[in-house]
Amino acid sequence: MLMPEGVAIDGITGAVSPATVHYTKRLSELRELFQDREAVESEVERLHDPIVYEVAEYRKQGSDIFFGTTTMSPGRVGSEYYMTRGHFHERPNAAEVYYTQHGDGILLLESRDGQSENVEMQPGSCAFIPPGWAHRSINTGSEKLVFVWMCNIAAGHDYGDILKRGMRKLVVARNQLPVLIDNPSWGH
Ligand code: M6P
Ligand code: ZN
Repeated sequence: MLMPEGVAIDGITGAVSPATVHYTKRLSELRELFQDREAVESEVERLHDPIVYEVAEYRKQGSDIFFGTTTMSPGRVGSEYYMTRGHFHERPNAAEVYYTQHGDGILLLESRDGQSENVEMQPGSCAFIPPGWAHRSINTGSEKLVFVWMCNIAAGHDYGDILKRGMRKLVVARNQLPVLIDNPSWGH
C-alpha cells in the first residue's frame, strides 16, 4: 500500500523534497530549439554550457498521477528567450496543470493542426493544458521561472513532432520586452 507523504516544494529554488528524479538540461542539449545556431554556439562557449532548466519529480509506482517542478534560468540566445523542448502527450486524453510559483514567463501551446495559444505565467497563475495541445514554457523574466506541474503518469512525452516542425510562434525580446512573432521556419 502506498503511504501518504508531505512533499516540500521550495517556491524560489524549485527544490522538491523528497524527489524521486532530478535532471538538468544544458544549452548544448537544446541547440535545435533556437533560430540562431551561431548564437547558441557562442553562448555555450561564453557561459560554459549553462543550465537552461531543471526538472525535479515526485513519482510513486502504483499511482496514476505524478508531479514536480521545472526551474528555468533567465537567459536568451540572440533575441530568443530560454525555453523548454516542448511536447505533446502521447496519450490523447492526458491534460496537465502548471502552477507558477516564481518569475515571469509565457506558456506557448499549439494544437496538432497548428492553432497557437499562450498563457501568461506569473506567481499564482494556474494554467490548464488540455489534451492534444503541445506545450513549451519560456522564461521571459530576469529571475528564475519556477512552476509546479502535475499530470497522469502514463501521459507520455512526444517530442518528435515539435522538434521537427518547431512552434508556430517565437518569443523574442524587443526593446527588452517579450513579444510573440511568427516563426519563419515553422513546419520546415
Ligand atoms: C514540465 C512538465 C514535464 C516536462 C518539463 C520540461 O515540467 O511538462 O513533464 O518534462 O516541463 O519540458 P520538456 O520535457 O518539454 O523539455
Ligand atoms: Zn506535458
